[in-house]
Amino acid sequence: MRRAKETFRGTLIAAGVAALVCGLVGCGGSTNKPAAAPLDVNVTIANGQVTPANATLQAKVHQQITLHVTSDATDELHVHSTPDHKFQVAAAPDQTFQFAVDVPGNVEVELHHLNRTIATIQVQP
Ligand SMILES: [Cu+2]
Repeated sequence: MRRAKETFRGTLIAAGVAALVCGLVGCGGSTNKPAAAPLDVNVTIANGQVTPANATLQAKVHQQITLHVTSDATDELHVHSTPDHKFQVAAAPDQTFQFAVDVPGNVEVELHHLNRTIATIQVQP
């Protein structure tokens, strides 16, 4: 729980920094919108538990999303986007899985073997 909160806070800070940078360079309103800053999510699987679990994250279409996974068991990570993404998780630290979502909507990120939802990503157009 504590880690999930920290991750969520990190996301908020990242969003705040992105807004600040945006304000400084005066973007928005132009036709050449820069892509949203990449979203990084730290995932830890240990002793049959995953952190975070049932988190809610915000992203934009085409935003680069990176999952940093440390696990003590093999599993299958499934991103329920259209099209979907499947990643094989090894029992190893610091695995990196990258994807982007092209279709707006709620995208669930699941662990199939543990049968848990890590997060639901609310993808905005
Ligand atoms: Cu699935």
